[in-house]
Amino acid sequence: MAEAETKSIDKASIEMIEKAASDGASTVFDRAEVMSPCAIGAVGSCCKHCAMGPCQLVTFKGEQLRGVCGATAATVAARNFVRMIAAGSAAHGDHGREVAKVFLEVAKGEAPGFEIKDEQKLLQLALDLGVNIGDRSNNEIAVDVGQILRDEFGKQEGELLFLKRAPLKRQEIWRKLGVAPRGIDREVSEAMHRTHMGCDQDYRDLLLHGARTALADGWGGSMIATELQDILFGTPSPVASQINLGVLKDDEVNIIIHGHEPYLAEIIAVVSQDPELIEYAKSKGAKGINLAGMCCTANEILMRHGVPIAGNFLQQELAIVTGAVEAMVVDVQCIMQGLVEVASCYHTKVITTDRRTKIEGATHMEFDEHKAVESAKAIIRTAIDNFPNRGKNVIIPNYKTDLIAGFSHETINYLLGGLFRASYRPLNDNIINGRIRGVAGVVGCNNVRVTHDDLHVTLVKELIKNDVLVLETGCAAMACGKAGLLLPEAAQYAGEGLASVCEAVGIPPVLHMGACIDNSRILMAATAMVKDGGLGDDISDLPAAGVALEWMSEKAIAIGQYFVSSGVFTIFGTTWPTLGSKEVTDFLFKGMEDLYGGMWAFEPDPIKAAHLVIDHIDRKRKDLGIDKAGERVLYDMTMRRELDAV
Ligand code: BF8
Repeated sequence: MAEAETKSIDKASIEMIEKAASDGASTVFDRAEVMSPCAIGAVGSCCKHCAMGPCQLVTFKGEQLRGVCGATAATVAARNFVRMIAAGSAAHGDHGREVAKVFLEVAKGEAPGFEIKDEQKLLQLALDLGVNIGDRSNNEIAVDVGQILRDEFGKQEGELLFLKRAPLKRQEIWRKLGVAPRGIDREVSEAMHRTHMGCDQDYRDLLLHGARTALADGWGGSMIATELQDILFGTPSPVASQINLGVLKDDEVNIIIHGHEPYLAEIIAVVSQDPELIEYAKSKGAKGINLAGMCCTANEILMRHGVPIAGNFLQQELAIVTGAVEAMVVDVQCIMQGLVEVASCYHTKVITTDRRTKIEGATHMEFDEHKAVESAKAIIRTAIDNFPNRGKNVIIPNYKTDLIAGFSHETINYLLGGLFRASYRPLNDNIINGRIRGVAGVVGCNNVRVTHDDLHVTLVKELIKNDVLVLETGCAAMACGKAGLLLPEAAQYAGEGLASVCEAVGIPPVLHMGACIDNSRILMAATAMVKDGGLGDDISDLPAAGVALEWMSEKAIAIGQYFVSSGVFTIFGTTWPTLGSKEVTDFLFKGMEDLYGGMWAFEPDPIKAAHLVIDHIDRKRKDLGIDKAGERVLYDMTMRRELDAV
């Protein structure tokens, strides 16, 4: 096997890893070979929270030490874990806050170029939040909705409003444990305080606050971002598109939009088809302007506009290696600093657009939502101006795969239940009758320490083969997209029961639900399944699990912890950041189940991870009394009414 083939299962990526080597461009794959992970830090045993250290709490013989201040390995591992949660929640929270700010500006007419796209979702949310509708305009209603949700970030007391969306039993658990978040920023700030030198030194207590902070992400920052983005840019519905580096075009100006917050990408998606700009591109020798996405921004504009995806996290530098990218336009999160160094070997301009993410050596063109169209046009013009600088060393890998995306919680509801009775009932029925064994949320990143995309794809194939319906977001969804699993035809890899449901409803066995911020959609889907009845009365009763085998970011830990604290059995792979403390690891892997009904697990092998999911699902099916294959139950109206009354 050629060396590049050990680094990725994706043929386009392998081709570009080889091209980078022959071009002398150093990518993440090369850097990972010279930079080994720090063995002490990897297991959460390095404390650098004061200047008496850093203290390493494990010796190479495996003996456990105390820090200079007396901190135990458990305290240090828990502190490090909670700081990861805080950073991840802060990233999603800051995204949500920025969305709320732009949402309010749009509602007040201060951000021309944007408008409210989903009136129905606005009105539903207004009703949920107790906002007066009457004969007020959408913009007036949106101002109230935006203000209420923006205030969630700085709230000091009480509870986050969206907690009330969770099953009642779940809310009671959170209240009893004292982990119901008060305000999004408050929990992040308290997490930083508690983990400061000489503060909270009880690992259980630290991890309880970690749960509170993570819940402030899942049921707070992330959920607010998803809801307001849907209202502003449209709630996703099924859309066909393509994925992989083959979506780049050799005769057009290629612009890649990379990052997370979707406003700039939204406006670029619209403006890039402006006839004046297309003419300008032609004047520079190009046939047109080709837009493609990278990372979670890609998911956002794929779901709402069908813009093709160039690749996931580990492909960001490889896209530049094609030699065909005029501009890599980035905003926030998951943007490698290595982009600039790789770009220096080609003609690509790396353009930073957000005040919070500047990179030395990149061109900074700050996006101003008050002048959205002008900002977007200026960026596109810069890309067009760069087209004549494209060299002859261009290879666009001839790989791209069709996919269907856009499965928001609302869309699944509608597809399953129909226009007049949107509902998860048919999904629950098919779980109860055993055609669908259970549901897995497969999410998260790529990690260069494992073969790119391999874990996601192997895991998901094993799950669907065993009749587990898969809901996906983030880079995991893109990995499966490249492998052809986001198409209805992928039902051929599914077990007989799952395949029959997919064929009847016309959906793929793997549903792409959006960006990482949209993991809140999975919480809503799980809640809807509980509320539709027949599968217990809490999320922890569902035959369901979460998996992120190729995780790498702190956001993934925050997501995993809010899944666990919401009652979901959650498996991570690659590496586990608390192995330096047996107490902390045992508490996360076992103790948390007693508190939340959900717990963490670490399993780097994708087939074994799939079977952990399946075993968990089977246990839950047994607890629910649906483990024996039953006859399919057809619900008449009386039965449906009885269920609705429960
Ligand atoms: O938020 S899955 S590598 S792109 S962190 Fe990043 Fe991970 Fe990809 Fe999006 Ni999520």
